[in-house]
Amino acid sequence: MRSKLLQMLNDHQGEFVSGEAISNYLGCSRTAVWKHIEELRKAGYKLEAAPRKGYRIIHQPNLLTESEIKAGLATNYLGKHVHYEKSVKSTQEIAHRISRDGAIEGTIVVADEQVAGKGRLGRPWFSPIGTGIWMSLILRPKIPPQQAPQLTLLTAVAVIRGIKAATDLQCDIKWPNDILLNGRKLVGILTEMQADPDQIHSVIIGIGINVNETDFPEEIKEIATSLKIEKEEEINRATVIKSILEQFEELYELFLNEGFIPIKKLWESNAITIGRNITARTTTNSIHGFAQGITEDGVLLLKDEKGEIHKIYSADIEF
Ligand code: BTX
Repeated sequence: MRSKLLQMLNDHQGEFVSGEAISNYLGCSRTAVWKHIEELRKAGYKLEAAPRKGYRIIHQPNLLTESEIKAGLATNYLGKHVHYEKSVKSTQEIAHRISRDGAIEGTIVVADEQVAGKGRLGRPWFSPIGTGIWMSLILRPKIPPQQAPQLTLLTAVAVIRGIKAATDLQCDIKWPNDILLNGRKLVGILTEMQADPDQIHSVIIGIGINVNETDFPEEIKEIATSLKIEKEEEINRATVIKSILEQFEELYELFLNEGFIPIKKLWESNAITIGRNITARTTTNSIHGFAQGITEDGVLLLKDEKGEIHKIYSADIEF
């Protein structure tokens, strides 16, 4: 009900919507409309009420609860079930738990803060309260487990497109899963899986985006950025989430119907890693060479000075 009301008021940005129109649209009494309006006010919305004209939104708080995410979300299943919590250790942890308990495909877990947000290889992910998007998607693709890493690349494309549509900012992809804006890390993606050797039960995709943070801790000050820093204005987090979910669902359907090839092409057109000399640092060694491209499995192909091609499955890339 609240997301329908929000959507209606948002569709008439700046204009008054009459109490009667709202009660007809929601199918409830005028008193019930008034109660919903009061609830929005309590949640931090500033609403103007004028006799005979109705209501209009003057200010929206930057909230991420279920109603904000669902209002106007144009997907069929992604984000239709939202598990929101104010503060969690990690949204990945919750997504794993509810997935084991049977959460349906497309369920998302979102938090305002993570106190133990995690990156790859057990690294920490800085996830302060109220300024970022900390979310995990639950997918149940019918693909062999070895193809699951392709979803990380799909996610990168979806996030870049979603951010572009919502903010007009153009990000770059750094293999395999970093999204950079003006050379600094804006987004982190972490793909985890619950599977048997031959069957996926679920893929949990963690996406962390610095949205309105302007003050990063010392360790990442030089390497991190946020949408607000680059755009120089406060960005509505729910708008960015919706935009990413819409792009994601479209690409995911394409992937399930036509395979990885179309996704690979889109990924390559946004990747700054390909077609240049780079250094790939793996856990065991460091290889310098020319990044030729990625395979259909998302593996990076690096040609060293002797002409030998190395397949890189996981590494940190330096230019
Ligand atoms: P990663 O291993 O590629 O990046 C981790 C590294 O990035 C850290 O070691 C640090 O140098 C740097 N870093 C940490 N926090 C930030 C930040 N906020 N912005 C920029 N750089 C940072 C990337 O791992 C995967 C991150 C996924 C995060 C999401 S949030 C929702 C979900 N829940 C969860 O616990 N993780 C995922």
